[in-house]
Amino acid sequence: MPRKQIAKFSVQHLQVLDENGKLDAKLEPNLSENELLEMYRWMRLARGFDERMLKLQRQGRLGTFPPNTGQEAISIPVALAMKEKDWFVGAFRELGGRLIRGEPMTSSLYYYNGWEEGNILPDKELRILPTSVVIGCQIEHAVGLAWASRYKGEDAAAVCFIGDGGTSEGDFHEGLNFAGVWKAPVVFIVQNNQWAISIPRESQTNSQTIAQKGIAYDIPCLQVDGNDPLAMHVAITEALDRARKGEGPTLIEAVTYRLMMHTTADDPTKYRTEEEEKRAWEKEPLLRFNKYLKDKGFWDDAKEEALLSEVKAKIEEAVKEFESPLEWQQDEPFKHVFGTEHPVITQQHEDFLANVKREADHG
Ligand SMILES: Cc1ncc(C[n+]2csc(CCOP(=O)(O)OP(=O)(O)O)c2C)c(N)n1
Ligand SMILES: [Mg+2]
Repeated sequence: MPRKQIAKFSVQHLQVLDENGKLDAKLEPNLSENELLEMYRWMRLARGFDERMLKLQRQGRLGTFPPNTGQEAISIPVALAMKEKDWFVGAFRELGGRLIRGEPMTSSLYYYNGWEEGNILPDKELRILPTSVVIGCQIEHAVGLAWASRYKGEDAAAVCFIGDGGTSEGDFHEGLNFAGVWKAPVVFIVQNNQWAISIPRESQTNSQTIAQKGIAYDIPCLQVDGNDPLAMHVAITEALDRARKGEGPTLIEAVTYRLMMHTTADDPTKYRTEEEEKRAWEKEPLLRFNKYLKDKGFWDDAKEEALLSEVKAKIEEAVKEFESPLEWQQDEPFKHVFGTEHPVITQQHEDFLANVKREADHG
């Protein structure tokens, strides 16, 4: 019998606003002036906060952290398109998205200073999972949450972020497999920033695109310019619609670049060139979005200056709060290990308090 073709696959790329701020008007989403400006304001806040955290870290006032600079056009349009009931399941480069979901700015400061308090969120249910430093494990959490939402009859989806390197983990493939089988209402967003610490994208995976990894599990996929907030808005809106209609998961590969170091403990000059970084800075998202807003007559230099002052004040307020003495007691972590009391933890807690007392009694 002759061999016959039984399947054929292709991967599409979406860009609405190119690196020079030039718009493809046919693809422009229908966003109001207010919605566009809101997006830009969050992007400026996230960028400013990132820059401030880097300075704090270099001054010895903050622990190590993974900068988000250059990746603002991914989690921000995504979080703005999500509904309150949806689950936001991040890795560790979604600062802007977390702030939009209602996470206080101080949470990142506490967290990256190694303090438990960074994971205590306001009482209101925010549906944000904590930062996932363990690469890949958040994929399973997102698929489970999405499936549980469907099971409970909630009109909610889960949105899960992971890096390009994370797509080489077994967890990624197991999660996608189940999401495909169950048609779970989940959107996977791969922030392909070209690097996994010092490992370049080409050495990380032999796949021509990362988007195509969805095809193996029959999950619709799309490669998007992740430095283009308009394209990201279009892609996430389509994917969330699909999830809500019961049509299952989507995989979005957001192509971007990690403009800064992996974390502040890393030195990228050891493994990549200045020319590469320079070329990437020319494509960064804020530049092109600013130009687009100006071309539309929505923005000017005076508004930019006012926004920068506003952002600076907000950041300084958060830093001030972070550097003020905390109200929490030093035995606070024992209360958060399990949801209910546990004899081993109770014993450890008592020993801890006895030690504190002994030290205080003996000066
Ligand atoms: C399971 C696991 N293996 C290894 C590490 C160490 N590690 C931390 S970040 C990282 C690279 C992640 O690269 P990528 O997924 O591309 O995300 P990016 O840092 O570029 O955002 C590695 C290997 C880890 N945190 N967890
Ligand atoms: Mg990466």
